[in-house]
Amino acid sequence: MLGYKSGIAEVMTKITILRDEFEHVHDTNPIEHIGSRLKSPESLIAKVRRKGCPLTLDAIREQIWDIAGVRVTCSFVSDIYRIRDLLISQQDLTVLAERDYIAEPKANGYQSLHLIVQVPVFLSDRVEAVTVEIQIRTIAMDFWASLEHKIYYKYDGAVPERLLVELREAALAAARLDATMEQLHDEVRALAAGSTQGRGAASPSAPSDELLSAFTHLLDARRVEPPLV
Ligand code: 0O2
Repeated sequence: MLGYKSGIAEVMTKITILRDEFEHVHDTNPIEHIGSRLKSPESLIAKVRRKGCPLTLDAIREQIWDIAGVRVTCSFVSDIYRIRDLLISQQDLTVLAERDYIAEPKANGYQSLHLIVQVPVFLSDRVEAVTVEIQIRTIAMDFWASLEHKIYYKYDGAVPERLLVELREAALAAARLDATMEQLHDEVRALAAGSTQGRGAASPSAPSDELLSAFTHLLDARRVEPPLV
């Protein structure tokens, strides 16, 4: 776990440096909040069992990628991809996988961008490549995910259908809010820049009406089956 703790520290430093740079050198800061967590042994064992992973250190290291987790909260969806681009261009980070749950939300409505990276940790006698999961999401996505997480654990996974439906609706409302905030932000920025084409010009990264409608259809199409009891 010491290796994972050090991996978190390395990634936190990278993101903190970016945040400080944005704060002091640029006029806007895409990073609202940075947090981290080391998976508890109980939660790790539960995940190992759930995934049918052999109970060996090597297998756990290879198959469980979110023992070390760093979460970055941004204001806008475009900020998420900006942070992602800045991170993946850093030469000492190796990207093992990228899971874009914004382009393809989970059936329950979960949205976030996950980057699974390996970061070198320099120990006294060797360099260890430590796997860290970086979750990048907006404030609205984070609000939704933390409530959904609490509900999921409260019902031990068997969440009543009524709540699942409401959660999907709330996820859609969060996606709408993100789209509206991004559009407003673009308009204000265009006005501030004295641009003549500010009003009504949607940012290429702002979710369009088509994207929102695709999101609604996706959630409808992937309706979670009601529990058996
Ligand atoms: P905790 O309590 O946060 O540690 P896989 O089996 O590989 O397909 P895996 O390993 O679960 O999937 O990877 P994924 O999808 O990247 O999920 C890793 C973490 O993302 C989860 O860890 C959660 O923190 C978060 N996450 C993923 N899906 C959801 C979701 O539907 N709702 C919420 N609230 N969070 C989610 P853990 O171990 O599940 O939980």
